[in-house]
Amino acid sequence: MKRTRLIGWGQAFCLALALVTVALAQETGGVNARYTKYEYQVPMRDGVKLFTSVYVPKDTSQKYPMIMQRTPYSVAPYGPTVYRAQLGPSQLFQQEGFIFVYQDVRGRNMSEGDFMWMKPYKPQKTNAKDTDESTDTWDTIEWLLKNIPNNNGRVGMWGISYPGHYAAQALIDPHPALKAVSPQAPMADNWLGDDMHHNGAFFLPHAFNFIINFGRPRTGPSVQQGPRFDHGTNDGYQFFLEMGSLANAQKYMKNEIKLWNEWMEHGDYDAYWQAQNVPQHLKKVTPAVMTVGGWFDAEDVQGPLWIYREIEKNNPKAWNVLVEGPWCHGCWSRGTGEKLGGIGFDSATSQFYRENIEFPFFMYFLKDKGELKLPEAYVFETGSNVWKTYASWPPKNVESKSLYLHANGKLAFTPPTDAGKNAYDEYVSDPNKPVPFLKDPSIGMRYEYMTDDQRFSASRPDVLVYRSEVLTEDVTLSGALNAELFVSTTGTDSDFIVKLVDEFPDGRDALDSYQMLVRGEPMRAKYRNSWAKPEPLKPNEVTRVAFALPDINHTFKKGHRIMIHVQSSWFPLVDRNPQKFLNIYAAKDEDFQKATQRVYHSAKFASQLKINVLK
Ligand code: PG9
Repeated sequence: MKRTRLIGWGQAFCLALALVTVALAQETGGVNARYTKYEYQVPMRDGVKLFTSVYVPKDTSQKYPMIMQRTPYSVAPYGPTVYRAQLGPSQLFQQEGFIFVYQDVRGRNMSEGDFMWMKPYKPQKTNAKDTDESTDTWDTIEWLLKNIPNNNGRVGMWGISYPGHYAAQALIDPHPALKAVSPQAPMADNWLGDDMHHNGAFFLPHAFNFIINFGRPRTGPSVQQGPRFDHGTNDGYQFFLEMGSLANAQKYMKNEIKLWNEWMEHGDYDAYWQAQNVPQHLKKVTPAVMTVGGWFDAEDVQGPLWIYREIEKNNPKAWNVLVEGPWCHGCWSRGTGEKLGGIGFDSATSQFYRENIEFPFFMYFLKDKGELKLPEAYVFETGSNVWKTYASWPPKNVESKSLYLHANGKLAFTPPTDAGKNAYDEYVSDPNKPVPFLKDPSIGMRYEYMTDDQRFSASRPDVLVYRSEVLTEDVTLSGALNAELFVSTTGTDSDFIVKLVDEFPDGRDALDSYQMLVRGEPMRAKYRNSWAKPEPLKPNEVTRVAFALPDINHTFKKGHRIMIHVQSSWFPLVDRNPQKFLNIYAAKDEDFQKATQRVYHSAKFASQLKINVLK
């Protein structure tokens, strides 16, 4: 693959910095005309000071609520005379007038202290040294109320992704002045389904490319911007295949990335990961909560659904709503949201959300302004491309059904009757020729993979494809998806990836026969009985492997077909499984072995996808 590099990362960084500075000087006419910026070192209960930027309206004719974001990604620009180009979740907030607070979390950038990855909540606190994100948020709010002029005593929080995680952490022991919180694409559990792992499978480029920069050691408060790691190629498939086993990554990490080492030491869902899980602690939620997610969020599709669901379950009195749009990671906060990759949504979904959902939410709870007519669940229905509102999520007016795999690549709502013991399909899974997750080269986890056309891999002999008859009416799947596979392998461990695909009809224009990925999810079979205690597969023994895929809200339109693809690698999105029961994070290159996989579709072993069809 020709190595295409326009300029080195160092030059790119300087160029970007120059452009941003110029932009700030020009753009901030709106900001520094109406706001005054202050920078504070806010003391936590253990004495550690957190760097906090505060933008206060120059207008003192009224009191303003505070709206805060806590981030590990820097509150730049630093310096009281250099202003952000935009304040708040959208321009609407800056125009309306709020006090905007941005904070470097403990151990990051200009804040003191030590950073901990998804710092676990400490239920038992005995002294001031027992801090966590909940106490840091509490102490910050307490300080702001006393020290920021002209505030109206109310605080809101929002954040996307890691900042969304901190917004969710603030809900565990919420400060009484915290009135409205919007965790957006919040990381709920980085082993079970967000970012780094899905059902125990490691999301390689996403983890590697992030942590090799984010995880660089620091000696104290400093602006953590350095030259980004240069892979030397744009072809992630080759780069990560040539890297070989995960243990070889130290060639690049140079044993300097503490977090990478932690992740390599904790391959199973052990106490390290379990302690980080946020939903388990969401039991005393008093602020109003609007959790936001994207159906096609490659990074944190699971987190929002989980946070919303656990708050709903454990806090019956909480004002708690869910918003799900047809969005990639954070794409509701920028652009119009009219399309993702090759798939259009027929309206400006992001703009609609910002103006009609997000802004009214904070105006109502922080300023008592406007009406609040938000439903329990405001969810975009892809395929039909309409917004839907429900009194619950998932909706109750659904019928549980199953899509059954059949012989000859068929898919049907009726179970197979074939009692023949040969009712299975078979393929050879070769970890040295893994199934790609993208048609074209990319060094990272390209967001559009979540809706890309799957034809590029569907024709491979190691991808099983099952397709329904042409639909004679629209079929809408709303809510949970649960795969139940009956499989065997000649190895002692395997990954099984299930993809739910919407096959467009022939004859349409740009989307002629497009096989749109609606939802794809891996399952590392050794965790089928326990996330914490993996078990080997017995070679050639039919085994049930059941797992959940993240919810969807999608209409397969009349004239389309429903498809299911089954495969045992999805590279480099997911690290390769050696197909041998061992600690994959310590595997050697020679451990990777071919395996012959069988997927059964008989009356006795009826592999299926359990779905919820909207009545
Ligand atoms: N959820 C995103 C992320 C977290 C951790 C590693 C990589 C990505 C995010 O905070 O953007």
